[in-house]
Amino acid sequence: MSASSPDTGSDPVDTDAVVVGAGFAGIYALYHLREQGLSVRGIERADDVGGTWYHNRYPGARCDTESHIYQYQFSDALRSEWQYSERYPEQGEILEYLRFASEFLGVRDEIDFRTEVESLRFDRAAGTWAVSTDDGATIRSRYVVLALGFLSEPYVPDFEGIDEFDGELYHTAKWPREEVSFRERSVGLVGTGSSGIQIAPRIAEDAERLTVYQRTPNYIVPANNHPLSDATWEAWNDGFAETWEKAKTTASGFPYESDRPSAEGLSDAEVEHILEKRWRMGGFKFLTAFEDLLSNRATNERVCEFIRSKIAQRFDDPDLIDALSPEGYPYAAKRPPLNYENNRYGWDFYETIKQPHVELVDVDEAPIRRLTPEGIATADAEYAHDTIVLATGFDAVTGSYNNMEILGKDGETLESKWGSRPRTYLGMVVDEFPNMFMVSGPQSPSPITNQVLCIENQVEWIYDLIEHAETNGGDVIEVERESVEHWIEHTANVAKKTLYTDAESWYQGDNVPGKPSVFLPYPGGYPAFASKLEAEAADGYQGFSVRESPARVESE
Ligand code: NA7
Repeated sequence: MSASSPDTGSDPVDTDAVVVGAGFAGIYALYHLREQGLSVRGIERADDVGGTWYHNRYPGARCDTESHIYQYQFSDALRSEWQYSERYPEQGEILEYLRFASEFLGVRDEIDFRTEVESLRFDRAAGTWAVSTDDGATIRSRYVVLALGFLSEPYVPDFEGIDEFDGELYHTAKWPREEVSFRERSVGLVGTGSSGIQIAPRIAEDAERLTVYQRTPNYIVPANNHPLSDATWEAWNDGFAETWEKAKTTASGFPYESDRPSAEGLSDAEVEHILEKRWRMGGFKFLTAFEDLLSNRATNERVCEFIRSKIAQRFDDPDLIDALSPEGYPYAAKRPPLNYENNRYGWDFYETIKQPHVELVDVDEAPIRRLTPEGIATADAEYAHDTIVLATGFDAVTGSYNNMEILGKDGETLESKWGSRPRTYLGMVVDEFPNMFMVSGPQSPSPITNQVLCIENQVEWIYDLIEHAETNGGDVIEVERESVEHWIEHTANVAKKTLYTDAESWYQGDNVPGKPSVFLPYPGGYPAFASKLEAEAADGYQGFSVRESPARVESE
């Protein structure tokens, strides 16, 4: 049933909304749209819910967002039934949570698992979408919601000889379900982003040798993970409403107060005091010490110096200190990893690097040239491995949209329309692609903001737009070209005022050779984004045009 019209029994569509993807966003979209009266159908290529957490099941995988805010907030009943066991939820528990949530919310039965969308075509005459899947079916739907995730499409470097390696080759983002043993093996780990840093201790605890190939050193901050007690959960649940309201007022969408607006003007002792305190707190609380961290180079550089001093304290070997110390780009302009004591010996990444059977290889000066049948050849040496683990990240934000052919009202593909830069309004809609909605799409704040907060906000806004349109004249909703142009320009202008653009990162596609370098998330912060959504709604969705589909006209 559509948002406003009664079921006439002669629907030319199979469902009101198809939701693609069954991670946090897809599950909530299915639930929320259905609760509001739409018929829904979910499509998920995996055999279970979880989204990126289904595939990133490498040893040591964890979410860097704290547990109490890495769960849906919209349902007190659901929240009161769930407790993660540690400060940062481990991958297996997140998967369990999403399984539990999807059952609790009764949406599992709406999802076609093991089904991949091959194409989405907007039928201009009917004003509906045709969603074709790899089992040969085509579903006709009024609306499509793409809940594909922004870290879903693994990036595998195009290493020469990659198929010739005789040993076992894994990518952290496509980790097998079967247990992978590193026992008595010589393992090569490529990449020292969040995934590489998390998995390194787990490989090292068993492997005979571990070689870590690092191209760019990272600013790594302690996570300070620990188990959570029932009492902690009770206190969190009691204060949850305030925590969430607080989160909505900060740029990051996390409920963390900053100590000071800026480090500028403070004495060294004051900065040191604040950062020491934050270092002990760990995680993204360190990131939020000063409000202008990502807009003021002076503040940022003082934080960078502090982190470098911490790295220097961990090692005696000046060459290692030098190799591991990041220089030349601002802290947090690249997504900053957290350091976990992540194995049975309690080693974090740095402790792992200190082990006698672990070697750090700098592949910035001497890049990886090729994979050989025996292992890895860099520009100046060859290394033999039984196993190679690629922790090389994702074709982030836009990559997952290229896996399926998405054809708009004029038959142009989304991939071609986005060409050298994605075009969206508010990260959720694209001109000439009516009735197609994205959650956490390009130019939305999701990749640099509290995920669950963003997801709930965007899903609810999408439904409100549909409801408004249907009660005010139509069910074919298309964003105006000017709204999109404005949003692209606005996003780029805000990005220019930040330090984000001073680093090469997946935030702007720099990690994938040939991908256009464009800042992909909306960098204006959660409150500015949420206000924009509210203003658009309060204004009667002026940025959109709405008309009636032939099907709707017929049924009236
Ligand atoms: P990231 O953060 O994109 O890290 C990928 C790592 O792989 C990074 O260290 C890269 O070095 C390295 N890399 C990529 N290609 C190569 C080649 N060709 N040679 C050597 N090294 C390479 O991915 P993650 O999976 O760790 O984390 C992704 C997000 O998941 C993370 O940001 C969190 O949001 C959760 P580089 O730094 O580009 O020099």
